[in-house]
Amino acid sequence: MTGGLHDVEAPAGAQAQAIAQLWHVLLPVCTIVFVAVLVAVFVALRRAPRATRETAPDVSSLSQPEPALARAVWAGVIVCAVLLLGLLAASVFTDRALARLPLEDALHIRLTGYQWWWEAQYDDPAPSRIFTTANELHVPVGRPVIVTLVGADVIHSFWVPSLHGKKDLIPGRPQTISFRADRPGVYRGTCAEYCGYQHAHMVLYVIADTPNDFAYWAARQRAPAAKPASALAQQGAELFLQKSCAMCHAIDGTGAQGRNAPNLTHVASRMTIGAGTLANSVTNRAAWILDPQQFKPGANMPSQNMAPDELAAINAYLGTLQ
Ligand code: HEC
Ligand SMILES: [Cu+2]
Repeated sequence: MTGGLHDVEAPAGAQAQAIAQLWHVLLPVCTIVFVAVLVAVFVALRRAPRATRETAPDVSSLSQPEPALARAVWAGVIVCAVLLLGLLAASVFTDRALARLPLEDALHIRLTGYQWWWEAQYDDPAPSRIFTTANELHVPVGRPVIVTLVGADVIHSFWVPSLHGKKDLIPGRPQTISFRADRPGVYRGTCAEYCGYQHAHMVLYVIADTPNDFAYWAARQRAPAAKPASALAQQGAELFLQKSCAMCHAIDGTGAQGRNAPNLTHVASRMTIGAGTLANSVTNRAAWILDPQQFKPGANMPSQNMAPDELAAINAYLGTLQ
């Protein structure tokens, strides 16, 4: 679906940078050792005593002392020990670099993993400024973000490779991960712990905005849902409450207060629907509402039985929820 950077080799934050650097040490060192071991194996095979059907192998050398070989083995042991200690030191330094991110003035987000989508609640000391969205985080460039990871059903795992490493969302045991995006852009993440049938359709986008863009986005997300502007959208708003939708979905500022599904207050502002399953276009949204199971079998939204004009009205209404 909608792209975005998903690449440990293209870090967009200090921590991903530190992890990439460690990789750039680990990969060449391990490759050289691996190749050296293979070369040694082939040399040993070539030099091994040969035998045919008629002659026994000449193993007389086994009973003689071989000082050159003993030196080679000792050299190998010492080189391995030094390299392993070096790698240990490199990973300790990386760990410290990861932990050293300054956290003053951090943005706090509570991220909950559900089968198979993400809920994000943006915290604020003033309760009226807290808002909820789904499957898409916006963060300001240059400002640290502390994400509290909560598992709602099974274990999921947060992983946005261009920003940081992985951390699990464990039911009953919230923990935090903090990162900072240093370049504006769209960074793709995906659940990294197998969590059931639609695990592969559990994508999370992190959009790093300039501080101004972020403030604008957050102000819009904080606002209650737009009032329906046309007669069709008005009809859609009423149908949304009459049909089953409001049992699961919330639209802030309306009677829809369901808590088991993505908050739809600003659904039209998101890039995708179904946690990265489909681009958020008018036609995709209509097809999804009618039959989500066709795109995401097993997802916790049942296929809906509704007349085409009802679907058009509901979809028109959702389209106004910018
Ligand atoms: C039984 C609960 C339930 C009902 C009823 C329900 N939904 Fe959903 N809906 C969900 C869940 C759960 C998801 C997320 C599925 C996923 O991505 O795995 C979802 C996803 C969506 C999405 C995509 C949102 C996003 O950001 O990804 C839209 C749009 C949507 N539903 C609209 C509707 C409409 C319109 C109705 C009523 C006709 C409705 N839903 C009825 C549970 C429900
Ligand atoms: Cu998963």
